[in-house]
Amino acid sequence: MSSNPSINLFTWLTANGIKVSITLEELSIPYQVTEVEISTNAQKEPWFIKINPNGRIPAILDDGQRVFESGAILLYLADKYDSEGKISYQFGTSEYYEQLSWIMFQVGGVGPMQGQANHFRLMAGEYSQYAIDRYMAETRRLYSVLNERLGASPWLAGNKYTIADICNYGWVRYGPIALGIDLDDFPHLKRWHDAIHGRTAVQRGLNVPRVVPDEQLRERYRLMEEKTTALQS
Ligand SMILES: N[C@@H](CCC(=O)N[C@@H](CS)C(=O)NCC(=O)O)C(=O)O
Repeated sequence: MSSNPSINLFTWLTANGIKVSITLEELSIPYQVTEVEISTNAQKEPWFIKINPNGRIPAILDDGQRVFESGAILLYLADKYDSEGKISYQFGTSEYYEQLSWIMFQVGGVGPMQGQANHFRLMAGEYSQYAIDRYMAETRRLYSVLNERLGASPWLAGNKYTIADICNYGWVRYGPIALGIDLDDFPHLKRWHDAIHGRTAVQRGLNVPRVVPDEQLRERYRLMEEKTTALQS
């Protein structure tokens, strides 16, 4: 570790939130957690807007330095606290740009598309089969891209598990739980998911800010889907 961290993580138990807690756990960085309960819109309160002007979790404060957007946070943590390259590649190397590409692929692709699939399947105030089909298909297409890559490479950026894997895992974890996606349809992605899921630091990161068993999460999403489906005319 290159300097003394004094990190406060502002988060909630979501696909974007766990990326940061897992990274902090992988790097054994001490941190405090502030729960930002998005179901009560705490992320839109003025105190939090000062930390993330976009009013979304996750965000961190590190000794006064704010960093928001999960991709930026992972890159910041790697730059500042992973000089040994435990879970990141060194700036300027070919693998670094591969790592950066898969991070951008997640924040610009998997996150927004799967987020819309979540919205229309689980949260929308009206039922739209068109929107559900469109975003589910796009999510599955993006999973196929990951699957293809992982058929050719052990990890997304190369031979090492990195923040690019953590970034994408955050969302792939929620595919089966929230959207009923069967990872058996994507065998290389499943192999990769299971390897990441089995890591001790990942298990610790998944319990931030609260422990919620997978069964409880599945049931929560099942009830949400039931409610949205009932709006079908
Ligand atoms: N691009 C952002 C997305 C952040 C995001 O959408 N966070 C969600 C939780 S996963 C959130 O705060 N939602 C509440 C809201 O939209 O107000 C990132 O990668 O950090």
